Amino acid sequence: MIELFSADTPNGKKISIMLEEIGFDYKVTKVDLSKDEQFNPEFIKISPLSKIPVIIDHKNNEKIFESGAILIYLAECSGKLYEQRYRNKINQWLMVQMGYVGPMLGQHHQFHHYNPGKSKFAEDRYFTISRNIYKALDTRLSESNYLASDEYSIADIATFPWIARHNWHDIGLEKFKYLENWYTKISKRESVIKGFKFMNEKDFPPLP
Ligand SMILES: N[C@@H](CCC(=O)N[C@@H](CS)C(=O)NCC(=O)O)C(=O)O
Repeated sequence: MIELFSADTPNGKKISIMLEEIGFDYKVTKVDLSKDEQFNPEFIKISPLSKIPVIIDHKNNEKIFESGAILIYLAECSGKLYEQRYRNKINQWLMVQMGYVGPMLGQHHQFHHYNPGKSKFAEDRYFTISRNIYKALDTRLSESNYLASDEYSIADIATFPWIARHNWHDIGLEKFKYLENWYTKISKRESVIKGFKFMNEKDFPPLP
């Protein structure tokens, strides 16, 4: 059984979606970020940077932090969504999400959505970067059905919950047809719908 320590955020949803996709038995242990539970000494033992998500695989007592590493671990355990012949491509698009899409859209959320008016420089900077991310993903998805290949993979699972915040971004998902089609297709997957509401029954991927 997998224990998922998480909060209801895009990084948290990556893992609930993955667990639904592979059909592993799991339970969720909520880490309340608004109460700073991520800084509890017990939690820091499994998450040295005080971040969700983390999993414990109770079958072998393996503890894993960092959502990209967790996705790779679960993909290797299940033999799903990390096809050997596309592995280099999957790794590249997964790293793009981990190193760039998540951190930059995260800053865009901070300045544009949560704290508008605090810094025009930061608002403009992360808006432009986020729009460029939409453009780059759209261009990639004009060449293949999914990010790494024509097959759905952990690179798509990592990226999807970030694009699911498109209403916060004010960039206009509908202006990026390939990205919008990819988003709509993934948002209809049963596992994605289930994984999305892992903490809130009423949560669902918002339509473009
Ligand atoms: N690179 C990490 C980022 C994780 C992350 O930033 N988690 C956020 C929630 S989405 C968090 O735990 N924030 C709590 C804090 O920063 O205090 C991953 O992908 O797992």
